[in-house]
Amino acid sequence: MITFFSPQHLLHAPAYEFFRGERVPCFESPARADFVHKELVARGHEIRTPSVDSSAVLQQVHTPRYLAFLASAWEQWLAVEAGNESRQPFPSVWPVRTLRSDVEPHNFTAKLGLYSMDNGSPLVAGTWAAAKAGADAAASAAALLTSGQGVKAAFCATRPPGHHAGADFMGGYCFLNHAAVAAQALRNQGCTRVAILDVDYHHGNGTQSIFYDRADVLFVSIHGDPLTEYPFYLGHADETGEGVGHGFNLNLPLSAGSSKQTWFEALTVACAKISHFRADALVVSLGLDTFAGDPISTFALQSHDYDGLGAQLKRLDLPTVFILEGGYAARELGVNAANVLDGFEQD
Ligand code: Q9C
Ligand code: ZN
Repeated sequence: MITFFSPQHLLHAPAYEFFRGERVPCFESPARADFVHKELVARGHEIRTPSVDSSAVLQQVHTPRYLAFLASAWEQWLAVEAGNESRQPFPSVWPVRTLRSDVEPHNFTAKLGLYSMDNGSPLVAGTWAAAKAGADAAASAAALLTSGQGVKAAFCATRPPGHHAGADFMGGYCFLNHAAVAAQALRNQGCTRVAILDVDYHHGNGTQSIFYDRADVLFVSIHGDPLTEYPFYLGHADETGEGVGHGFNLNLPLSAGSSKQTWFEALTVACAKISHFRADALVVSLGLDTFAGDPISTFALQSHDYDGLGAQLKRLDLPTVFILEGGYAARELGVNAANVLDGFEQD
């Protein structure tokens, strides 16, 4: 499968994150994309560098003030205090209920809180460049599928991931929502109805919220129940869309520890919803943290199960953009991702 991959991902390599109150090495590491790249090359997949500038589409899925902040955040951080080039900024205050989020404060940490949902998304000098390369990959994949060259599927081997990023906030290791960019780019290029299937272990709160009031983009997600799993505050089954978007959002939360059989039953429900929607293109938020060996998740899929996921998605018979999201068993990530793509191409 044609894969868009940018070495720019290496520019996003934070030293640590917070986990259970401690500083720990980042689960979301550069090695993840390297393992994926290596496995795809070994299996003969074609690697391309993203060539489409996603700037215009980014303006459609994110707010101008969030994009302006993110693009200049590192420069702003450096201006706060001498020595900040060797420090990672983290938010420590957030505008929760009753506080105002319409006025952008001047204080850097206050701005970072305004534009964050958690303190789990470490930002470094190259974060913008890496995330932007991911968005360019998504736009490149959408352009390829709508170019009339007969290409039916493409994969974006991108990091950092994107599905937790909302219109105006980062979170969960995500900064720019690449799946939303792919879906919006497909709409711009003539697709009437685009379905997004999010199979990451964590609910794609950012993607859901971006399209929640729209009927032209269906969002379907299979994920750990937010009662116990990140992102906690979105992803329940009663979230079905609002306004004209009512009926165009489907959440399939599964209890932590659910079996692979339960997971594949949910996949069948998800695919039926997408078929009924009569989409003319599909975006898959391909998180692989459903893997039994994932260090921060609790589902039970084995490497060989990912062939079956690919094969079932192929049966939807839609032009498909796959976007890499989570998956933190880095060593197995390449095989698991490639199994999805090969299962899709071989079915
Ligand atoms: N820093 C994705 O899979 N919590 N994001 C981890 C706290 C957040 C996962 C521990 C997990 C986010 C794209
Ligand atoms: Zn995840």
